[in-house]
Amino acid sequence: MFDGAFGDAPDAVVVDGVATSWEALAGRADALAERFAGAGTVAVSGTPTLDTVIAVVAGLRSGTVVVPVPADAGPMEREHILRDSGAALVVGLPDWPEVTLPRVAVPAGGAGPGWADVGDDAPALVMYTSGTTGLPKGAVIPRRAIAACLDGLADAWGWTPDDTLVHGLPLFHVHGLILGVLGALRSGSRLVHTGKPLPERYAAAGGSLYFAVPTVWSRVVADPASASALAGARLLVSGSAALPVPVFEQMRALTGHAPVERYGMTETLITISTRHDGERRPGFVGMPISGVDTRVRADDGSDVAHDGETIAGLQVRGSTMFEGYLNLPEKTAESMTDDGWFVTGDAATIGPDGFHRIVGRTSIDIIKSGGFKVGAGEVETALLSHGSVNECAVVGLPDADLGERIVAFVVGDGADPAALIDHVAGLLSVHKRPREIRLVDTLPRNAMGKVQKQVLRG
Ligand code: MCA
Ligand code: AMP
Repeated sequence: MFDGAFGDAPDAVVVDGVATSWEALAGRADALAERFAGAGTVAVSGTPTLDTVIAVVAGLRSGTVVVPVPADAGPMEREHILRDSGAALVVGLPDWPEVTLPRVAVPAGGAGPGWADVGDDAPALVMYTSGTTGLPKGAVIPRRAIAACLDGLADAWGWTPDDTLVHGLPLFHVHGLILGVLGALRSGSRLVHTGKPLPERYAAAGGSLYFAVPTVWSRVVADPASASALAGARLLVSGSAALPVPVFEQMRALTGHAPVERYGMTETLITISTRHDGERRPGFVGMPISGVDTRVRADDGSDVAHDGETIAGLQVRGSTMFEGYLNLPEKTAESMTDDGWFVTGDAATIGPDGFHRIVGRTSIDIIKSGGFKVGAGEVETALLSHGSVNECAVVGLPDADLGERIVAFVVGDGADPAALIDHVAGLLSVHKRPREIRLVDTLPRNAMGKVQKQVLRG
């Protein structure tokens, strides 16, 4: 998968200040993989460290499935992911007091057999993603999808071994891990992971290719000195949520670069992007990458005009698709149309020129906050497990920094907002906590008794 175009550069990969050559990384990965024998699936905490990168490379080289666990997950979310994925061991020594699985440390050096002969259809990763209700679902991502996506993006972005990729995104989602680590390894470009996605660290890294979510880009443009330091880059890429047009324009003004915007999902990987050699239009995500087809469909399944105006449900198919949700064949079937297209749940328009615009989600219960997808139902379940909460409803409200902020409307007995926020942060991932709790006497309901979330969103 990675043909090692790195030569022997001692700093081919740098994660939070720790540098390694590709040869040393691969050797440590192979030595680690020898400890995976018979494991089938292994879990790793997605902390932004070199050990996380080595663990994922070990899985790919040996054909062992890797489950990245959100670095900030609380015990409820962690237990679900470990149980559902069937992970047989944990790489490293994360502070997971309730977990009794065997632990395997990343070796300080070593070598091993190298690439195992594994078919392209074999699963590489299981990545957990939130739905409208219930616990996160494990998207099974085959090796072929990763290769197809990264090759499509290399074409769209002109990504070559001459690039240095810089970002500071979490290593437990597609953006930071598949694009941000495996993309660099597959293209043979240097990788600098900044540990945290702070504007001053982006500015100091001297890269040619930069990845960030819109929240990070809006923090970069709020720091003009850091933003102008990116003028020497080749390409600035935004994704995971809609890039506000004013942020796009400020990026262009401060860095001299119109950003490339791309769209994707955990289940489909990245499917649509503007190009390094094409138009970059504010508010638009461009065209399908090579190997991907898209279409828009009305609620009744009928085709709609590609007039740039008609908003309908976006569907995708092609070489970057996941295999299905682990242990959930019914949910997998529900996510597909009878003729084999994946229903994204996003509303979009397609123009006569083929340019796509993502207009929003079709469900009010999916929130995108800081680029993280959060299901309202999951947060509501966590809140209801607190003794002081009788009823609650969680919505995403517009937020200048996060895109949407998670707000919980709570009917309770002596509920303390700060305690409720900590309760959710402690059970789920910290990033799924409500940023605000509004104590109310009742929730607005329709004649059927269903909470009217549109009313709460105002
Ligand atoms: C705050 N903290 C707490 C609490 N409150 N800890 C415990 N309990 C609390 N109540 C701590 C946090 O752990 C963290 O610590 C620090 O305070 C700051 O946290 P927070 O305020 O949540 O951070 P933020 O400033 O809001 O984060 C913004 C961010 C983040 C950096 C932009 O949202 C982010 O990394 N977003 C990227 C999301 C992403 O990669 N999405 C891709 C998925 P400490 O600092 O020590 O950790 S989408 C995808 O993959 C698809 C395919 C796609 O299209 O890309
Ligand atoms: P996730 O399941 O965390 O991978 O999030 C996927 C979702 O992120 C998509 O269904 C979209 O709602 C959203 N998304 C990703 N990229 C973009 C983008 N460029 N513009 C708007 N929404 C996006």
